[in-house]
Amino acid sequence: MSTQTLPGFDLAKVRADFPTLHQEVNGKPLVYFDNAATSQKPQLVIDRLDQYYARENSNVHRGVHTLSQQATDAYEHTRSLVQQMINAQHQHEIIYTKGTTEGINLIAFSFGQKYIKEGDEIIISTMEHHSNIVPWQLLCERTGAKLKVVPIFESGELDFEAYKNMLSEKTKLVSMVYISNSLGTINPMPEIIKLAHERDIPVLVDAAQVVPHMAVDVQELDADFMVFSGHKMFGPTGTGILYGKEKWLNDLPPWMGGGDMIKVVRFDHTTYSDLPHKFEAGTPNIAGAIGLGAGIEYINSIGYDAISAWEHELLAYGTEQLGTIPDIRFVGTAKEKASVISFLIGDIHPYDAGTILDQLGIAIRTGHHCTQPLMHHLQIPGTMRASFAFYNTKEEIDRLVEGIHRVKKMFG
Ligand code: C6P
Repeated sequence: MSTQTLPGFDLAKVRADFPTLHQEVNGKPLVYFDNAATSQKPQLVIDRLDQYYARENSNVHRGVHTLSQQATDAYEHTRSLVQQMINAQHQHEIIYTKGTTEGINLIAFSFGQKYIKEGDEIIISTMEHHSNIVPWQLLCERTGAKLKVVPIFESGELDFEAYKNMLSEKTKLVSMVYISNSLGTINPMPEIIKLAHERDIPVLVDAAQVVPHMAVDVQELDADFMVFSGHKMFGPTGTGILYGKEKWLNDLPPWMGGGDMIKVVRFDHTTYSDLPHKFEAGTPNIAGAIGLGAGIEYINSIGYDAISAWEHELLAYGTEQLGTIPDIRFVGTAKEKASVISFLIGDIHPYDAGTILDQLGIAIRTGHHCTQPLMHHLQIPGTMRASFAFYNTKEEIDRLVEGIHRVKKMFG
């Protein structure tokens, strides 16, 4: 077990909370470095799901009976935890989704329907995930609007001057990733938003890779919309959050129709619920939302300061140790980086390396990481990507380095 190097952070205790970490894969103790894809779940979250299904299972916002009221209270409690976590002004600014992807699609549909027409422009960047590209392409196809893509430098940093010059009276929305899942780049989001707001342009922040790792204050950031996924922040799969400023969410039309999002339904006219329910049609992922609440409480029990500090250590150690491997090429060397290391080793195909590492019990992600346009821009087929969470250790990084030496012997 790793000796912890930070005061107030007990790594051994933290690791004990995650049952998945304590198993062998292919006969070797698991090293889980695929946290950007999804995080592992603490026992507390697993137990909370179990408790809900074993004793509390009921639909929300519908019944006067006790179980339904308990389920509703627990479901809404998570909303208040999310509100506190991101410092939203109102609880009804928190909309449940099934993930980052759904949040972006919701805004592309609703905002698009109300505000986007032929000739308008939407700005994204070269390092976007497919979920922050394709919904806008679909919108552009529907409306005749244009997608503008901010270029990046060799280091994986955003060309801020180019962004500045791209903003115009045609720009109706900026939708940008805060932390790149493929490069680890932390974009200067406060400045991105400030510049857009000088022209009254709203900004959607893709915070999928932010919320598991560092504190975000939506009011300080002045984000108009922010989206993220619960499963990357120690909660269940199929959960996510769309934050939107009250004025926007009140203004935009609903995107899905059905139960729970209505006030009065008549065949000739229907009125919609107030926020947040206007955007939550149908029976939601109740267990997921309640489990997500347990995940947030877990994050709170450790604290973002400790999480960010330890992950920073892992990033520095990982970069240094991997840097000792001959022929390594880091993909993404921004000054401001999160705990994601993408790399290539000589001519070895990432898929081959990933397969050998898996045999050694080491889980990394290989490929394009759902950022094909970025890979195309970099003229590479993909990368090997090690993404760390606060429960990872320096010893695990040593095992990755040893593993890569094995891969080099086999393919080099
Ligand atoms: N990135 C990765 O391995 P969903 O699938 O909706 O939970 O999240 C989509 C998404 C959106 N934006 C960013 C920046 C992301 O990193 C992701 C998910 C995972 O990098 C799976 S492709």
